[in-house]
Amino acid sequence: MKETLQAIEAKALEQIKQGDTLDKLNEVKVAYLGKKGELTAVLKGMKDVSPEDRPKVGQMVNDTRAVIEEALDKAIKALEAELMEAKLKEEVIDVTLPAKKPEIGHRHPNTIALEEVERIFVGMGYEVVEGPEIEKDYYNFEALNIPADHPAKDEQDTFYINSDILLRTQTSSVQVHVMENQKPPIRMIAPGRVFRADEVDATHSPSFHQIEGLVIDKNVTFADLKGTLAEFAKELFGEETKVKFRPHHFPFTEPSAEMDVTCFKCGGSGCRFCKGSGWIEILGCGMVHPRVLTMCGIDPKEYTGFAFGVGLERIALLKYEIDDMRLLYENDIRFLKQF
Ligand code: 2U9
Repeated sequence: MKETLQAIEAKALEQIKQGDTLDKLNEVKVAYLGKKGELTAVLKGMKDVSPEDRPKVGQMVNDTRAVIEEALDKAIKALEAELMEAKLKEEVIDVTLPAKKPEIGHRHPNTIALEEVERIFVGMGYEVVEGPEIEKDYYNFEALNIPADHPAKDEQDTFYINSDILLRTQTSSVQVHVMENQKPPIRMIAPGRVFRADEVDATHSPSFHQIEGLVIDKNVTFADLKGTLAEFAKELFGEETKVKFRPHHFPFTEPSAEMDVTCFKCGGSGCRFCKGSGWIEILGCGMVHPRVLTMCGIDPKEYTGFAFGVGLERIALLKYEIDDMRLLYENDIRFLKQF
């Protein structure tokens, strides 16, 4: 029996020595110590051993089992340590390597242009006021002297939600709310998204942005309008920029005008950019119509004011010499990266 156990032990220890994977070591464990293992078989054969030899033989089997168990345990632990070591080596991070530069986002050209315009007017003491994109017909049209039968109210140009509620076509509604709630003096700009039922092309979109301005006080004249907007143009396009005003018509201002600036590409001599004229149209403006003041609860005999409106996309396109408005909406990262 002793020889049998010694042979089993030697064989098991040899196989443990050869066991270079956890699977192999597990196989050894099953082969010797498992239910159908060699050592278990010896234990089962104890019934044939004489009663007086049984304790001795039992002890020998247990000793052999302990030797095999200990060797297996040691081998498994050593192999596990080895595997962990290899894994750690493989996953090692060299903290001294230079880090990857994170990609920093860019401000959208619209945002850059808006912040520039806001900076200029805030510098002149204007407040920036925002308002809702969904408006009542009254605030978008009626209060701005655009009655129901006015051509500017043509249903084709306006997205209606129902007969009384619409997506604003201009940010003027924000000024109406301010005038209703605030006593003059008022000095404000209202930037924001507006909506018109236009087809998409290089210069049109059903949703674009406007910045409108409003000044209401005692003795405000057209000279104040001209001085303010000439200063704005100089700050935006350069000190040498000149402006000219052409008569125009808006229902909400009287008199009304459009303002051109000297082409900042050629300085006014005429080039491809200004289509040879030397001038670029930039905004609409005028003295707030007395009827608008009255409707908003301001006495036109006591107060006067001027207003202006400028398309934000138009400023961005001009400033960055972009020739297609659609580029501003597509958000192609290769385009936006340039700003
Ligand atoms: C109130 C009274 C008057 C706002 C004005 C314009 C002229 C104008 C256009 C510029 C390009 C719209 O985006 S655009 O197509 N706007 O020409 N806007 S005066 O006048 C107001 C506003 C509010 C209470």
